[in-house]
Amino acid sequence: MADYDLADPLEETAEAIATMEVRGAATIAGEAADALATQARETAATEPEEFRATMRAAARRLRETRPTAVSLPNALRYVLQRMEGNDVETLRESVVRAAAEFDRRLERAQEDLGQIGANRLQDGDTIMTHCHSTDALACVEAALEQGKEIEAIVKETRPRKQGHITAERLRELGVPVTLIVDSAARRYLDEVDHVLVGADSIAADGSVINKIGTSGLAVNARERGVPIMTAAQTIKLHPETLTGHTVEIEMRDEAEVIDDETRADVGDIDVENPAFDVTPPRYMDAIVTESGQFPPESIVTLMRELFGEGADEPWAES
Ligand code: RUB
Repeated sequence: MADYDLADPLEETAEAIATMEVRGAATIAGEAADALATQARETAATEPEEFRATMRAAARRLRETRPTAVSLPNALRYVLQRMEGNDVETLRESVVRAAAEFDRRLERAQEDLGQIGANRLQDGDTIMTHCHSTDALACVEAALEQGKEIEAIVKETRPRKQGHITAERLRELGVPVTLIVDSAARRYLDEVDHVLVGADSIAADGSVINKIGTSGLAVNARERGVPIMTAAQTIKLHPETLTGHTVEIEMRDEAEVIDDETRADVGDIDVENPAFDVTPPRYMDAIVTESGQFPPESIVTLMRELFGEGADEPWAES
């Protein structure tokens, strides 16, 4: 593989995504688009083909950081598909413009889906959350703006405890929060009116891929009769699942689950750390996007509208 001049800020963004300093599907997408714009500004490429090849290499570097959130390749695709021009300056401008446009659409989509998700919530409702999803929080924020009072039971979300971020954000919004460990969720579901989660990817059959523990929560919510919705902008729709591909579930380092000393005390065991799981559509009541609310089984119609029959890989080395 040829060596390309990748700018330091692009490497830094890739590293921040891989180590989860930058995390959450929507945030990752926005940062990736911005990193492409920075790469376009800072590249030393002087020939159009060299510029294009460097941008494709930059996209590949970002693509390899985390495999599950499809918002990442969808962001890269959005920007690279709009890279056009016969000279470096025009190419550069097209990338910078596309990244800015992507950011604006991301923000608007979140606001729009927030309004739709908020309509599902009633004044006085208690919600239960899992992980930290900015799309899910947009629904709560919009409900509060509509004058509704909302309380929250927030799952800690082992092993990285993203529930702490959710708890802090909700507190900042003035929502009374009760933090619980993950295994207490079923006990508290009787006090809950809605379960509200985000998504890293949504497959063509309506399966929701989100932080590990979402599927167990969904099964329990169904058993307790508590509605569960996924708040997910359309950049979470996974176009490759239209052609039968499955979504890769990221396996992360065991050190996130158990420290070296404890592991040595326990003895010779295997430790696994899947970051995400798959909730089948029958356990999800609704997928809320900026284009409206969908029963999971019908999300495929929206996917076909947006992606046709599949998606290309404009970052491929040619
Ligand atoms: C984050 C996670 C979030 C989704 C949606 O996982 O699973 O629920 O990404 O987030 P991680 P958003 O912390 O491993 O990245 O709604 O902000 O896109």
